[in-house]
Amino acid sequence: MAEYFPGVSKIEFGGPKSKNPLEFKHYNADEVVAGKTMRDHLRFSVAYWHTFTNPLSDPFGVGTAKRPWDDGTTGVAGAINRVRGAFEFMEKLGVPFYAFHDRDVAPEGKTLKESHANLDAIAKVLKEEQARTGIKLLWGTANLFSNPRYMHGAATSPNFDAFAFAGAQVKKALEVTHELGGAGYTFWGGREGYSTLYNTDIKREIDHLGRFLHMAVDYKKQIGFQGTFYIEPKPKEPTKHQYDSDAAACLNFLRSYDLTSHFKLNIEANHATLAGHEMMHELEVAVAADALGSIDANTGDPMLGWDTDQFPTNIYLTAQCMLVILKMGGFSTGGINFDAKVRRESFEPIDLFHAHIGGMDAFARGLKIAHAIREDGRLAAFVAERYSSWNGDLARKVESGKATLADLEAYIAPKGEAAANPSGRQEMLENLINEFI
Ligand code: XLS
Ligand code: NI
Ligand code: NI
Repeated sequence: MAEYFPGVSKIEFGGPKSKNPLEFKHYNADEVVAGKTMRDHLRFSVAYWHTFTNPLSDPFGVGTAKRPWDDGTTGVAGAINRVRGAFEFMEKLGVPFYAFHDRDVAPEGKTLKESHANLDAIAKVLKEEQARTGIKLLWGTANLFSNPRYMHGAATSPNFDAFAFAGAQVKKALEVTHELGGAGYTFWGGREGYSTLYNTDIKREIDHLGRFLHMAVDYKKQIGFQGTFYIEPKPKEPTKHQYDSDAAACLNFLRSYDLTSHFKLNIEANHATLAGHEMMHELEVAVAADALGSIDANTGDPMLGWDTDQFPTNIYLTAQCMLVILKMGGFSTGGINFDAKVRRESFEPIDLFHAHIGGMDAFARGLKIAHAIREDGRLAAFVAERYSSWNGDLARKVESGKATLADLEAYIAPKGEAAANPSGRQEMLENLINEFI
């Protein structure tokens, strides 16, 4: 079999002093942190679409990516070469998982039937490579946004045939994900939103989305797929407004349509910033609802306002993510999926290694930092103390739903005024975090 990255051997842990750009400085897969190996904490995944399929085009120019398997072979044969290249890359990188859309791995055919057949042909090769390498599927998904049939949406399209096509595509993608032993399946509503309200019936569209997801839940049960279903929030781009705009909107949607027990959230950093939130905010909102499932790790550029999907290198960001993930008790089926692409100017194959090594090291540091902050205990102790007035008898009654407004009045009236507020100590806490960075 051809070797596609002949200059690169397995990426090793060189330690913080290493000056070799093709070694990990912090990610040491077997090292145990807080009772688990880094491999099991971080559950890294490579996003097939960005790393293997994306040509690195932008709205002003064609793709620049040089990919070693790309010798002009097209169709299923070309896609098979790409699978081989993908698994060689992931094996050398040492990641346990990957994720894909149906159309990233296999070309779309002229008919639904042809597309299904293409996907089946590639799924066979994926399965073979998974068995050879031990690399597993974190989640699968269907691309319900690239083909022009989905210009008005898929599950929320006013065109019923587009809705039906999307249903058939999800059915097939679920079967393939199941066949490949996927740990999950993601729904990102690429075009489930609108460009103008003048042509849009919001109520009807969201009702349709609710029905669509219920049908997917039913089919999941029917085929016995055990993986977790995720919804991935994003507020806009490509649409002006997407219905799954942020974690809170997704949770509200899931509750309204009686879907909460069937879905967790897949939170993406760059989507959080597009929604005007910090990643940590989105993660905390998801955890508070017991609904954090997985994360799409990337970052935006503060100078650019769109979903630039850059590799995460910011240690504050990764430490904040890991603080929330450790608080939750770690991932179960989810993981850290690098939904990130190299820049158009970083077009060489080796750049794919640099990008992932950097992201993995940034999260390994985030993990160690978050663990150290938790071991130190001052941050948690501060928060516990901040809420300590809620430990009294009446406060407990309030929390358990047994108190009335009259009880509150009877308690506070004799005091005449509320107890003085202590400082929030934001700056002190920011300094505390910096002790660990
Ligand atoms: C796009 C999304 C997409 C999902 C999977 O912005 O992040 O890549 O993760 O469909
Ligand atoms: Ni994503
Ligand atoms: Ni994204």
